[in-house]
Amino acid sequence: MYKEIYEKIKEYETIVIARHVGVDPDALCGQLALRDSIKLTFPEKKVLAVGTGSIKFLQIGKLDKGEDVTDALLIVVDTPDIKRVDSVDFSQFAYKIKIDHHPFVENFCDIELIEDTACSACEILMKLLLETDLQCDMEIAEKLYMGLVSDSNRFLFNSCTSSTFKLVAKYIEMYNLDLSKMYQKLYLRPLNEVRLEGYISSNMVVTENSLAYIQITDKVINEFGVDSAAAGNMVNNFNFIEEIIVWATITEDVKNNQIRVSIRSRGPEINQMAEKYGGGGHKFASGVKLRTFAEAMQLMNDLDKLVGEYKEKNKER
Ligand SMILES: [Mn+2]
Repeated sequence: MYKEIYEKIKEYETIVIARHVGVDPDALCGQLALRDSIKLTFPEKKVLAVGTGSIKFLQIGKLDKGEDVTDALLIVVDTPDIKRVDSVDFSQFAYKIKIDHHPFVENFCDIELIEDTACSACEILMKLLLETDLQCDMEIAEKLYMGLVSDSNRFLFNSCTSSTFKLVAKYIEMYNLDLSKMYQKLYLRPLNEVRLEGYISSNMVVTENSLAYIQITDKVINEFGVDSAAAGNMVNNFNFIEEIIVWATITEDVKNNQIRVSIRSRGPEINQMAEKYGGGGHKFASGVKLRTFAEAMQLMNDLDKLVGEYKEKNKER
């Protein structure tokens, strides 16, 4: 399928690369790296990486403004369903390709490259560049590495296999990557965020069944001077706590009039529960957008039962 994708890239003069709403480093690095690789390989082509950015990731690279295109190819990275694609009018495109590592949700492209065992979209793109004539340089390699490191939470997840490490080793060697320089770009953060993290660990509710959750209201977000996206992303920092098996941040997003719930688990699979509430994601990392804190508490109730059952089952062994 890599060759097929390469042929389509070769065929079209105008190519737009999109990804999911709520930009994260894997999606952003993936689309920027693919854009730059196509431009390096075919300098005469017009290639745009589109979508809403975030000040947080300015260091990683610059997106392009969306514009009207005709007879163009659309490539969507890191996104399983059409409703989560950021800033794209699908009717504009002559041909569409999906490159994704999420569990399959729906078919919306002509070519769908789905590798749901890959740790990140960037891992798939690393292979695509190696196995086709798409060119790469140090900056492109850096982006791919940063996306992979971010989505695998620094190689913590089981989705990192020996082939992930081989791939990464190859890129580090070929492009002489400076790891600490990249980690500065990814992980340097303001003191405010660390203070909010302290607030969360001091105030989260932990149930007897080992579910932890916290409501982060707009008031709290303003008090700590962070944005609601940064607050929600903090969910990743609460892994490996003895008393907690499933945990969630419930973040008020006044601007978009919604309550964003981010759920993580190191026990039961949680994506089906997220889907029940209109969300989705990976088996152990999912998200849901709701209207009210009350709805979020219903979800917490369900999750609490889920962890309880999980604990019960694992006690017997
Ligand atoms: Mn991803």
